[in-house]
Amino acid sequence: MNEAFGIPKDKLSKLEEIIDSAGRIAVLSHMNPDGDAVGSCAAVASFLSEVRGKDVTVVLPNAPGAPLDFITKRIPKEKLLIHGEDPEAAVKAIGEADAIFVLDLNRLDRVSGEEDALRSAKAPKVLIDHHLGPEVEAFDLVFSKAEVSSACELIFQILMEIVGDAKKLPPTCAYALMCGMTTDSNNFANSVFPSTLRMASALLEAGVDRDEIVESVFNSYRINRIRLLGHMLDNCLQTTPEGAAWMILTQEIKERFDFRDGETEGFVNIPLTSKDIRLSLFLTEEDDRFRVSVRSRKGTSAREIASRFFHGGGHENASGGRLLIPEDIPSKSDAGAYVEKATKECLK
Ligand SMILES: [Mn+2]
Repeated sequence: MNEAFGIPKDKLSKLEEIIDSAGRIAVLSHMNPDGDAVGSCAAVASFLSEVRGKDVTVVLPNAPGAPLDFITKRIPKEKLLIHGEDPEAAVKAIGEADAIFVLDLNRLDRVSGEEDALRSAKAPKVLIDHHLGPEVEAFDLVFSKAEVSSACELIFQILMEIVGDAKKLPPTCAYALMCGMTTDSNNFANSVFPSTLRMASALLEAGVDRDEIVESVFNSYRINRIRLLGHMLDNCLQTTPEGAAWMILTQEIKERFDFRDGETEGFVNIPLTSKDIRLSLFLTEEDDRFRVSVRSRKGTSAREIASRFFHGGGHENASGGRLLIPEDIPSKSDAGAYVEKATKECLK
């Protein structure tokens, strides 16, 4: 499998140099970490500590939702710091690191609260990511590829160049890579490349239990989530003749259904199962803003609407952003009208 993925040799030797000269390593990913973010961190941390004997700390801006506990628990408790819960320890770990790995994000502000600590850190910074338009100048070494399912897939490709065989990866590393690829591809529904299936095949041969991952990712929710989904589809789904759909999860609905982080994962994809819809948005009310997820069919750009109207970006058919008050709309009740106008602009 060596050299099959086209990872440049000079980048690999620079990576080896950075790893060799580091004792303590910090591994970071983005705000509201999803399966690919946590999977990437768990995989890289496992490889660097178990294979290379490094002292590795994972630093995340906020805690992953409970549905991701099955991956999070693979990171040793004392080696996982949440900036939102213990900012001092998180900033200290970044400042003391001899090397910093930043995974599954393209811009430094995506690490949220740790951004200043990350920018001012003296240690070499390595980016491994699959989003478009990475902030290249902020890093000493960048592995960036958009033609992969996930950051986990790109990490897998790099590790294969290093170790040559998936069977040589520690079990936690292999499992975490399969997790991130499975969640980011929505269980092989989106962004599946020939290399994605080669990776899945190699990890299965290495002994990863995919049934357990699928059960944990897709079939482990509380019954509240199903009731919330029913409510959202019945009462909150808006559509336009041009093929847009959106739902807005308000604070009031969150409270009524005892909402917990991560429980609306996948809701944004559901409208796209209708042949009449080509652009779908899901808004979640937060303290002073809405978090926005956008998905689109091929031929319609989720990224365009996310970047033009929601201060965001991401992938062509899967993007995210935010809707700010009062910058974008005077009050929360104007969100629906703003979304409608934005979709009309983009689906002309
Ligand atoms: Mn990702």
